[in-house]
Amino acid sequence: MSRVGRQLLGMATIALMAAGITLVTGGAAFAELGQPEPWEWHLQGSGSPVMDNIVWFHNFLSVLIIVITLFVLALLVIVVMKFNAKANPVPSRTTHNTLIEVVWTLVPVLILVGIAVPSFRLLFLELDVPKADLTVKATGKQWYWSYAYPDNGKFEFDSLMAQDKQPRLLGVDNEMVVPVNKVIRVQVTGADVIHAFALPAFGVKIDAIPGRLNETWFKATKTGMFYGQCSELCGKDHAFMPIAIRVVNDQEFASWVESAKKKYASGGTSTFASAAGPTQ
Ligand SMILES: [Cu+2]
Repeated sequence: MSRVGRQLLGMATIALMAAGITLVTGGAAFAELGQPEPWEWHLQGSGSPVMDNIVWFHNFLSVLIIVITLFVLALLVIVVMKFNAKANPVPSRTTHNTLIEVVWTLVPVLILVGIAVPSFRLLFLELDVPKADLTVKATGKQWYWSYAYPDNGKFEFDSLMAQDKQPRLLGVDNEMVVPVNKVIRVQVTGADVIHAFALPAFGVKIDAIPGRLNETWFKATKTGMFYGQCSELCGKDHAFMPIAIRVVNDQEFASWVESAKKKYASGGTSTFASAAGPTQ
């Protein structure tokens, strides 16, 4: 075997090993659920059905890409080995082969259809808000979030990054609290500039645009803390307006609502106009 051949073989082996590692570790979540980990390179662990589907689609595409890449690499290796000037001094003069032309047109079309079907299914799952158990309105402001609970006594409160809380840059003073295993409809808007409401573990990312009400949803399947960040560059403190969602059971949620009604009552109903009014 020539030196080039050995090098190519080595590269193929490394690619195969990398593919194997991806498959083994891709789905595993080593870190705490709902937050990033140092040197993270895979998706955050899933905490909602939408994210389950996103993780599945990601893994499916990864396998497809790895198989196609290895196939093309193998073809290149064969061409380099078998059809170089030394090994094949008199080249064939073939220019057409109907069968192979049909195959290399049809197979990519079938692959694209195979990607399109689950891709559209996922898009519709994200876009179609199921019948909601609870609506929360999230308003992006420079530079914090406000959460309103129109179904539970119409209170609204601000959620600002807390310097002293962990995880660093993700902890807030007042978390958004939602019940577990309930469909939460999130209405998202911006009060000043465009922000974006994003929470990786729930597979949620939607723009918060002034004068417009966007809608998304999630159903948290596990209790605990989940963190996200504003994901649209919105000014100097864009990096310091985290989103923290505490998922609790029904009883804890009910008692939180009772205490929140009292705690945030001072804001009054006028705070509901916050999205419309200027903040300067
Ligand atoms: Cu922002």
